[in-house]
Amino acid sequence: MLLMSTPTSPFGRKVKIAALAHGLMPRLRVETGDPWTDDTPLRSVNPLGKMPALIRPDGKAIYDSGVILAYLDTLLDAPRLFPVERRLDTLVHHALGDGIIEAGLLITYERMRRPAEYTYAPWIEHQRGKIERALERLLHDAPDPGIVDAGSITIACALGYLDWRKQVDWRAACPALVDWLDTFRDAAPAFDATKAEH
Ligand SMILES: N[C@@H](CCC(=O)N[C@@H](CS)C(=O)NCC(=O)O)C(=O)O
Repeated sequence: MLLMSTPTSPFGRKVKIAALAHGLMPRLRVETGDPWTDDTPLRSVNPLGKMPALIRPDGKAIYDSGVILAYLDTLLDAPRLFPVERRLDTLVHHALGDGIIEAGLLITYERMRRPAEYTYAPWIEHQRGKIERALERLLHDAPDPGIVDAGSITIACALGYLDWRKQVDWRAACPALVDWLDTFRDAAPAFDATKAEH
């Protein structure tokens, strides 16, 4: 299988952690994807031009990151990323983690991709509100950090992304989530192994 992503993509990191934690990494070849340039291989694989994208051994292209995780699950002896017995909770935690990353990306793109004179502060605050409310929800309803499934992986990647881009200071605001992430890191050494050098 070919995974197109970059070391810094939080959505790509989800896939790498899942593959490492569940023994699928030897079947994965990783190539750098470039979403920002015309006529790159990524765009011919995923017309949306987003990373990660995966090409199955039979040539079929799979995206987005959640669909890739669902596909990886089919390669395991039993679904471990979206376990049957807690599928709905896992999907909701996965959506919450994805939402934090998406809001974080929008803030980062606003800062880095839009010319400074067009930066729109209310939009950044709107996105920051989503992140803050999602973190607040996690204080009361987080997945078990000792279990490496799609929910815990995605929330860990979201926190890792906030650590890097600093859209909010989640460590100061939510110390309980620091403990949560430390427990996840113990359960999933793949988290530290996929930390990008920035
Ligand atoms: N829903 C997608 C989001 C993927 C995404 O937004 N990836 C970013 C990089 S982390 C990207 O490719 N951005 C370029 C763009 O939006 O054009 C997923 O889960 O894979």
